Amino acid sequence: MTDVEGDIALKFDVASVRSEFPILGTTVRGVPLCYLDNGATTQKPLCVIETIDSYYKSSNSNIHRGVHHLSQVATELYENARATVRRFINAASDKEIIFTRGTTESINLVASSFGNRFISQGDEILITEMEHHSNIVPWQLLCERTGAILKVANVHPDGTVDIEDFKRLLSTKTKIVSVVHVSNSLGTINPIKDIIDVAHQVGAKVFIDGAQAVAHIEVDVQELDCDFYVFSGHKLYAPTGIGVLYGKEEILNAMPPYQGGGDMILSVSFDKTIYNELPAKFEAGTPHIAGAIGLATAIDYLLGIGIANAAQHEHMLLDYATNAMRGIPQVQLVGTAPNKSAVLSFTLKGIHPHDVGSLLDRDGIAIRAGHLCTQPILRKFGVHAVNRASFAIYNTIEEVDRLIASVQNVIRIFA
Ligand code: C6P
Repeated sequence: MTDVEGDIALKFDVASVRSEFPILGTTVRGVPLCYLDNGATTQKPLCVIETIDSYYKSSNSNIHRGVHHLSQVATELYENARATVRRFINAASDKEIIFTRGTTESINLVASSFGNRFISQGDEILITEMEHHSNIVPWQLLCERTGAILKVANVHPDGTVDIEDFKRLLSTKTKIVSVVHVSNSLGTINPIKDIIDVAHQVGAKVFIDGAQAVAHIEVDVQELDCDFYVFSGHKLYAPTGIGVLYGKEEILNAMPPYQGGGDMILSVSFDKTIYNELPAKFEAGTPHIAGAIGLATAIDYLLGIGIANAAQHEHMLLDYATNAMRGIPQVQLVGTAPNKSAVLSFTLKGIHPHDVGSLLDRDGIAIRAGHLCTQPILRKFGVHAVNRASFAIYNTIEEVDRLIASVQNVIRIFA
């Protein structure tokens, strides 16, 4: 154990955390898996895997529909999961927690439902240059439908939002501000409280993409006073296919349904259909019941470790990896904001990121290579693709050492 690790270990036992994740004990190409692609998706702890297993073995049923025992059990588990999510982000009511397929669907839901009701020609939607495609394209589609205008705030060369430019673009025409909490490509943690406050001064609603934040930063939606906050379960140690849309109750009440179908209605006739109340109004059809229950287990698991402890451990890895990478002359770091989450994007001079990713894979190291679904911000940094290592609670200094050694080996191969 290194000295840096030693200090953290007082609060955080990474070996014990690792033992909870069966996949971390596997090998890739004959070497132990070194999983550093947590920004794409995290691995799942045993408690989450067992919750899903046990749900299908003993509680599986459809929800909100049956009078029979199993349906009541499944309904209770699903609604308890909603309450866990509500407590996790400190929403005021369970009605404000809508289960979706993930961040992407949550954004599309708001852009479609809120957008179609409240946005019209000439209105403005303000985002930043560092948004994920999921937080760009749904707003572009809305603009195409309504004649609204998409405005984009600049990002400084270090990867921080140009707040002066952001304020300059804000006006009473701005109806929605939609900003990422933590950038998936730059790692920047945005000052969302300031952004929310300044946007509210002109009457805009504020939407926060929390996909890369919730596993690393404590989120209190009431304290933030955001109007919407969204995230995916799978980046939070939970299954894929489940996500969350938080919205203030009065705003969600004013929005029309996104999709029609079972569960989102109180009564249907050919003359008039009456919609269900929140949150059912936005959950048409049979949802990902096991996913929601698995998400609640993942949240309890992470809270058991403590988000502050997790963040401290991940930050220690980020600092260590950043310093090591800075010592390699061929490395160019992409995203060097002072306030960063555990995301380290880089390029190697003259070597395509896909080659780097493939060669690291031969050493059993999983990192991401490509445009990271953030083409505009990468273009701004003068690259089409990057490599990205992203850290989670179970990563170690030894794994960072493997990453650095493998990167140096790639440089030797191409020299
Ligand atoms: N970013 C990454 O490797 P979904 O796919 O709906 O769960 O999440 C979309 C999304 C939205 N916003 C941000 C900031 C994100 O990071 C992501 C997903 C993955 O960075 C896949 S591109």
